[in-house]
Amino acid sequence: MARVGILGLPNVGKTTLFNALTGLSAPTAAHPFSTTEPNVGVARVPDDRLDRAAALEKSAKVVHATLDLLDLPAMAPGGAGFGPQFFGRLREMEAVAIVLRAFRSDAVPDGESGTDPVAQAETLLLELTLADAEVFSRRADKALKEATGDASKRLGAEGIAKAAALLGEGIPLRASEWSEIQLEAFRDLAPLTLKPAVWVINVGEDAADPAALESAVAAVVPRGDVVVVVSARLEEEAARLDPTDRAELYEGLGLGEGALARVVRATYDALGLISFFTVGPKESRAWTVRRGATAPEAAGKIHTDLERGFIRAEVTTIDEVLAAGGWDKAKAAGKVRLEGKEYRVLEGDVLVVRFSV
Ligand SMILES: Nc1nc2c(ncn2[C@@H]2O[C@H](COP(=O)(O)OP(=O)(O)O)[C@@H](O)[C@H]2O)c(=O)[nH]1
Ligand SMILES: [Mg+2]
Repeated sequence: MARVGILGLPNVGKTTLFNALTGLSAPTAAHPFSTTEPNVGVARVPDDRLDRAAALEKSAKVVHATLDLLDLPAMAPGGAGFGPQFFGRLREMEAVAIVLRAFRSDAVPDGESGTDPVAQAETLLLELTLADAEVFSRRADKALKEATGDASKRLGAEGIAKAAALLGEGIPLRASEWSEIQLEAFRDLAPLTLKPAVWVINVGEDAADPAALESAVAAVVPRGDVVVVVSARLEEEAARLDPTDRAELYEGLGLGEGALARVVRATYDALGLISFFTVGPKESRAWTVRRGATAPEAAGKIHTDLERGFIRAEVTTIDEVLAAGGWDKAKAAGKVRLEGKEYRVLEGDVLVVRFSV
């Protein structure tokens, strides 16, 4: 599944956020820099529609969608953190969650960028951009030399050269428009600045004006990037509570479903992923597909036989299932329709696949 790398300067709360998202207990510490292996875990994509549908169906099992998370060792500008090994690992990720520290604490030393999330965002964006610049400029000459004669190769190589020039000026790739041919040429360079990014401002417990922080960071990152304000420490504590106590805590603080749900959702959206559902007494489950996937492709997530032998899908939406009081009732009320091979699955669809192999 999709892998998301958590990165940021030392002591900004990356591991705290990781623990909150995964429910694990990786050690957090006020250390300057760590060379340990990344912490690896799984974050559930929260979806209360699934929980409610499962309750109606009396499902024996509920399976949420997940994201794989890697809590990468800290980055220290110009120092040990920004090595080729670090960037190599980051290139394997499908998305990045970048943690920015806004909390103040005498107990936790801060670095050069202190507790100013805007300064950290600028520093980190520049480091990622320069890392791409190095890779692209190294490739540009070679690509141009090799591309003689082949028109599409030529276009790709020119794209790499143009990208190298922009990156060298400190402009991240996702700030520009690129053609399919160019993106294809970029693919095996795995550019960091094309990865969807979610910026997570860690405010601690003392957020003065979260909305102001959010817009200040949004102003210095590429347009379209999502910025979320979170109190990682609070969320880590909340994650240890049972669901009822947690809901009460969030309600008391006016946090709604909690900031973690928003971080995971934002990442999931930024990756271009959607959920569809299967519901029933045995199991209710959220499945992940790319936006625009056809019904057979979605069926293939459930089982390869369902894709191979796909005939039709019975389709409704999770909201219809919830409104009717379950799948059977939705069907009896005429809310379920039949769709064929061309159908593109939508976020929130509920499917029953008819197949024959
Ligand atoms: N006061 C306060 N301390 C925090 C908060 N988030 C993290 N910390 C502390 O900061 C230190 C570093 O956190 P950690 O998650 O290990 O940071 P990392 O180096 O980015 O992984 C730990 O002692 C945390 O308990 C917060 O929101 N408020
Ligand atoms: Mg850490």
